Amino acid sequence: MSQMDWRKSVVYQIYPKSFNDTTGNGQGDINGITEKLDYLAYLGVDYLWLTPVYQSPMNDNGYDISDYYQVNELFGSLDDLRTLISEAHQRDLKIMMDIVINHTSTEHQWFKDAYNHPESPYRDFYIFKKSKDEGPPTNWQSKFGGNAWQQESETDDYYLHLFDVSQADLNWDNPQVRAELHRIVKYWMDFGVDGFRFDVINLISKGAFKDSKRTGKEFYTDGPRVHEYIHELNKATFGDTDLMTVGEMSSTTLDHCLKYTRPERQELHSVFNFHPLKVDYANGDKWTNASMDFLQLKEILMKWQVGIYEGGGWNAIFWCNHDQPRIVSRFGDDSTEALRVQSGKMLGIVLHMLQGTPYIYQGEEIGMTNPGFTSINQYQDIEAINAYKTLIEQGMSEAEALTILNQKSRDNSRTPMLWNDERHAGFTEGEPWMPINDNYRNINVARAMEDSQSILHTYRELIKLRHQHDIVTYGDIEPLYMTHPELFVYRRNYQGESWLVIANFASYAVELPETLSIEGQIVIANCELNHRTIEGYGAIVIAQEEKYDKDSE
Ligand code: TEU
Repeated sequence: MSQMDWRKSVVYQIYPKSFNDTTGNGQGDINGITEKLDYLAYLGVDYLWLTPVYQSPMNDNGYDISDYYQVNELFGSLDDLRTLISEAHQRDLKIMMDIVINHTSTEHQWFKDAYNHPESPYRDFYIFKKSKDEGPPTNWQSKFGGNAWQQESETDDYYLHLFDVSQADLNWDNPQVRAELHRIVKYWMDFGVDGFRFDVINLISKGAFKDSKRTGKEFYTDGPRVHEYIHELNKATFGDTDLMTVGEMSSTTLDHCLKYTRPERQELHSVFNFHPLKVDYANGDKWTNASMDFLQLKEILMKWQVGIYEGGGWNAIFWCNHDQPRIVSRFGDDSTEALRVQSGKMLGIVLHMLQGTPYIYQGEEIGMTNPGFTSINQYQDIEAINAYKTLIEQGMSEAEALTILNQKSRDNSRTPMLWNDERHAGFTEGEPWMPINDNYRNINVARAMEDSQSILHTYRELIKLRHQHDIVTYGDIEPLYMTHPELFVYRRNYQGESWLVIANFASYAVELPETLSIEGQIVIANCELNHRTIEGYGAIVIAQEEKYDKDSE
């Protein structure tokens, strides 16, 4: 495989259950990924991140692991995974595994041994606490709703689960736990994988177990020993290799993310943070319907872009993943075919010209939309089902609750990948585990490959630009016109080169600010500038010899 600075790479995220089914059981599998490697090589990405494929009861679709050393038989076998890795390597594609070590499934042997057995050597692998006033030890909230503690059936003790009741949090303060987790990571390194995505890794160090005035997250987010534990993991496992790592950081801060990623600290290469994707939460509450606050989006994105760049850290940048609605339905416009294509390209251009490692989530590159489910029975995700129940209990009508789920649920991104216009969009020959989006005859990979004007071709071009021009990777970032209500404008500067990025987030044409010079060579665009007007959802990148607009802000 050719060696390239990891910073120049683009990652493609695969949700195996919804990618490609080769057995006819209606769920995707590892061989289904191998079958599509030529497509992924054609797209031009460098790494494939597979969400968890380990043994799991699948209460949270694999984020509940019952055996870290086995492949879930729904997805195939260890041999299938070996084949995938070697076939990927032949095409210069690298494989990143998803490592979920904040918690295990309650079906994991350690937990089964510990549960109801206060004397078990595995008891201290988890966080068991005495009940308080005949109730749970603290009032912390689970991220999937309800109290975060579950009482054992045969004692008064409770165990902590920050996510589902079947996902028990591990006790990282126990050195034996850390040693076991290092062993798991080393096992996968030996297996031949090229990188890791660490699930909610900033939640591993729990602080004081006290009642909270909010959800409790102030006690365990970026907790007291988190940097020490990640540094130790780095030294014990991937630290001296060229494996690429990214940590998923829940509700984190810029300061912590600099600590996680500054190379000299030897923790991780890069981090995901979710603040830019909360700009359509009314008063910070996800389960609401709100339109996005565009000025807030720019402010948050740019605060992180500039802060991470200046602090010498590294960002992972993304619009979509398996926990987020589809971006074209969210910050773009899927109300007509023309607007879907135009806004899908605009969003791609804005994101891929930013600083950091871009992640593309399966289907984003063809502009897949939210499915627009009409019944709660179509939803599968525990989080969505819990949220629905809570909204109904709070007095909301079924129709209102469904409207919110349609906008916010994680299932929006989990419907099967659309490959062609045949039965079940070419995803399966059986019955798909999730409904296929109705618009698959129009939106699918085969069609996007043929159509030179498709979103797919813009994504291919964006990936090539990153590989060919160092400015995209190493350039600094200069936010411009931050208070403009429709335009997202920024500049990248590197070794005397300067690229100006202009994007219109409105559906209508907008006049460019007078102070903005648009002289130069067009690098990529989804529109033409009509004098000084940029059309609805237009985006354009211009290479300029010098900066013209120094005093514009
Ligand atoms: O997600 C962590 C997480 O906190 C969110 O993305 C979460 O899904 C969202 O805030 C709920 O509103 C990771 C995984 O990406 C997710 O799929 C898992 O369910 C979760 O960890 C637990 O392992």
